[in-house]
Amino acid sequence: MRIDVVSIFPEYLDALGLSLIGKARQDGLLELNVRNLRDFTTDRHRTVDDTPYGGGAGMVMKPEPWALALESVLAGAGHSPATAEATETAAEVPEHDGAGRPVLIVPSPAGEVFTQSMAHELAGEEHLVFACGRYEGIDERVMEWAAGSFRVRPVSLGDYVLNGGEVAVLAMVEAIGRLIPGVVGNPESLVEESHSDGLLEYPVYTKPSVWRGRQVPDVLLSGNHARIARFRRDEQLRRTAERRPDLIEALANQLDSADRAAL
Ligand code: 6GU
Repeated sequence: MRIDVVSIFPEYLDALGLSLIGKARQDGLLELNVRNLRDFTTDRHRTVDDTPYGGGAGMVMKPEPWALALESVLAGAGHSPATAEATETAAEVPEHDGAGRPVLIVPSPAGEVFTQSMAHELAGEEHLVFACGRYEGIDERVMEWAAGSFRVRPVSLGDYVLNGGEVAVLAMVEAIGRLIPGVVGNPESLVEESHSDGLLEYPVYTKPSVWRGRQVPDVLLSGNHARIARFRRDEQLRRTAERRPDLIEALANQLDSADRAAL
């Protein structure tokens, strides 16, 4: 997979050189490029923002540096940027609709909420591009224009506000990157984690079996695999009901009578 990130703070993305994602890049499973939006400005002050039409607080990111940066991403990936004419055609021709065009993810608290299922979907893509906005956001015409060459998706991490898209990109690239085949050494570890079955993870324990007067639950030392599986399932259900009743609601018709007894 190829990922391009455009940001005015490329140093934020340095963390993607570490750990699992850093290793995936070294191993050639992930090609990740970070571009500085200011490199696509043409004025002496490298200006990326201006005041909003209609008034209001804060600043808005100017459209032209974004267009130049995204065109450079397309050129780097061997795609030709859309002309106004090609943009018209793409809107009408179904073949141009789906795969082939890279996905442009625009991190924004006004986006669709990022989930594990979206991470799986995006992990199957060939080329993702992240456009990190700052200030009050990017001039809306950039997203309209970009729809000619990209599948544009505004995406939010949840209902709170960050100062910019960079930290959201760190989270999304990690969530997506670990789902690329070969990135997580033991694929079994992807199966038993939170959200893989719509429930939160069960609690885990390691040695010593008594620590500061606290015992590991007896069943985990019993060697009885059926009882251990039931204990873990019950803990998942109990926790999810307590912390995330919305998830239990969504799964309600998939719970059997043993599951219901745990709640
Ligand atoms: Cl994706 N971006 C920003 N700027 N703020 C957020 C967010 C994203 N998700 C939640 N808050």
